[in-house]
Amino acid sequence: MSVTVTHRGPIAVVTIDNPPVNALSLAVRTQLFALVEALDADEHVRAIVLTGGGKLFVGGADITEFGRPVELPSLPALIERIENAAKPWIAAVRGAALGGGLELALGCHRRVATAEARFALPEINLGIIPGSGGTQRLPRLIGIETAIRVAAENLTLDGTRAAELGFIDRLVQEPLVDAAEAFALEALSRPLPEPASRRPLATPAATAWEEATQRIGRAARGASAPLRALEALRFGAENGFEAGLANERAIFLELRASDESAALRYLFFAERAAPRPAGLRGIAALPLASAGVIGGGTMGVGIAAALRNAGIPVVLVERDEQSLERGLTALKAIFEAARKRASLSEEEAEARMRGVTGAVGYEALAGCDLVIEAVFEDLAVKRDVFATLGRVCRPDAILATNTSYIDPRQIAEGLPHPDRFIGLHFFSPAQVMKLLEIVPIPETRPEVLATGFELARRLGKVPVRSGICDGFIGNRILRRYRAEAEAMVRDGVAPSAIDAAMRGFGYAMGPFEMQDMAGLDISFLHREAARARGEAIAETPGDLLVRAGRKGQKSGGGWYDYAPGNRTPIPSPDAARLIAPLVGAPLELAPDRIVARLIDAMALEGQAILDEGIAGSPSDIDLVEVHGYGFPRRHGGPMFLSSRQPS
Ligand code: T1G
Ligand code: NAD
Repeated sequence: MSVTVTHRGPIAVVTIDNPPVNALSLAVRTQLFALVEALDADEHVRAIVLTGGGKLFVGGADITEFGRPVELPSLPALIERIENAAKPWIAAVRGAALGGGLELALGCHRRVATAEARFALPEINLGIIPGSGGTQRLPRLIGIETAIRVAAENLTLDGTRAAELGFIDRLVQEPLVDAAEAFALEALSRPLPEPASRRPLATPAATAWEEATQRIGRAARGASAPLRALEALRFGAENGFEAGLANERAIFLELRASDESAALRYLFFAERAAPRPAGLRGIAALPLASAGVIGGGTMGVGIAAALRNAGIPVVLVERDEQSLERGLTALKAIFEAARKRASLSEEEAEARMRGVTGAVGYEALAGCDLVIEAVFEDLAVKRDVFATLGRVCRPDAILATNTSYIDPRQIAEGLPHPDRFIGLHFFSPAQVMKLLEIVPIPETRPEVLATGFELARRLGKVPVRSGICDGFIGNRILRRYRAEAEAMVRDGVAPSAIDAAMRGFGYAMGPFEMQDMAGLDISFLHREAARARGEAIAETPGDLLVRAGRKGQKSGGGWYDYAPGNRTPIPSPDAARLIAPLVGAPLELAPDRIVARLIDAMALEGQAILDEGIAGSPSDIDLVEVHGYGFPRRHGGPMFLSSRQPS
């Protein structure tokens, strides 16, 4: 049974019990629809309280039904039936009332909620818009301005704010159902309020719509749903509720069938599956009460910040006082910047730093549950660090390396208790980037691996298990992506055309702009090291640029030229001349052909990574690309895209 009814005198209490999120599945909709009819006919019932079982009201429509045609009764029909019921329905909300859950509450005649309740219309994150009246009833209750922020810009209203806006009739304390029952009894003596659908709606001036269009279009960065939600809000405001409802439904059904929504739903489920890999079910994580970070450079400081943001005390170890001071200053600057952005209070920023102990010696690490090494990308330096850690840390302390390219088995060589060693590959800036590649060595015991995934959950990161290969999953695909981009340059395609195509596809920047920002010398040195090992690596256009001193923005120019103090890339005749010996006659390729070539290259490398068992699933590879390399979410990832191409 996913919907239950209990009777309290003249009040019927209807509870949606459909764990884990009380999604409005077909079964729930069917039972609710039958209940409206039955309770209308039940002469003993004078009012109905509708609530959710467990910690929330309703998490939304059942997204798992989206791959199929809508099954009746539809949610709009159910909501309309409740709105037209013979007796008042009072929504009683604790926790989340999201998407269809908020729309269901809108169809009720009155609403009570706790202050901590959360109301949102997150449909745009799934590439759709509210499809059951959210863009039509909500503005008629709280005004168009705030409704736009909720439906098209991911604004969440807590119970208090919802009450201020008139969406909630009364804020109540737990026990929620008792409070709702009392409210319902009181309300019986008062006339029913005008349903939201029949309330007037003041339409803003055209300039207000234009301003919203500009604002939402900028934030959407190519995703289509936010502006379509605004379109539905505007149409309903200018053409009335009924027309607005029909138009909203048409847009919803169109987007529900779109590739963009399929991609975003795919990522939604992949992100929720990532922290709980099948192979770790039932394996308990080890304690994570304290952590050490070795190396207070770019990565070490970011990792320390991420740990502190999760409330984990940190010992930050550097090689000398000066380097330590520099690291602590950089760490403090991160929290100071967050305070200035108002994402941290003064007190929270200070507390973050209070939880950091700086040290040059390793003694302070003796009690740590976890120590993450983030020193120079040099095997000898890393080995030396782990030799000390092996002596100083507890035998059960988890020791992790943040190496980008070195084989973690080589780093762990000679380490006592290697079963507690693991690779934790963070991405820069580590306090921001969500991806965490988790790289066990053969000796890593399951509890340590499970703790890596638990650490990711604590840090709010997306964990992906990677096998050991050069570059693990992400940097290996990145190398292939860059090689294919340079192959197109050798074919005569201008770097600026390639970058423009990839920006049009949705990347923040193209492969050559990105190389100029990160530095061409990093991959150049990588290729030189491989050549020194005797590997046959052909000369690349990038090599010619680096040999001529063009290492990117840090040397004033790389693939592009830059005006002094300016990061805007300018196509460079000097660069074109330098790479000319390796470049064919100018070749114009259409942007979609450029995109296809690069996505195919990534997908081919991804398939090889799967075949070699380096990644566990195509969606893991897509999570790496989306959360580590800025692959545009609305396309799902290279593996998702290639799976949708006609074979
Ligand atoms: N449908 C189906 N399954 C869902 C679901 C949903 N709406 N939401 C979550 N799940 C699954 C999820 O995949 C996971 O499964 C488990 O529930 C726990 O999720 C008509 C059309 C509600 C805040 O976009 O934001 O309504 O991995 O780990 O951290 O206009 O889930 O355990 O097998 O996230 O406690 C709009 C999406 C839908 C909200 C709870 N609603 N969900 O967070 O649990 S479209 C949303 C969330 C819509 C209307 C339109 C969160 C949560 P598994 P979880 P949580
Ligand atoms: P970095 O040069 O910015 O910082 C390294 C720090 O380690 C320096 O501050 C140095 O003083 C310190 N250090 C060196 N030897 C030490 C020792 N024996 N004890 C304590 N501290 C010592 O380097 P980074 O960019 O932070 O990279 C660190 C590690 O993270 C490397 O393995 C790198 O491959 C990896 N990584 C880097 C990135 C990135 O984008 N920079 C991304 C992921 C992983």
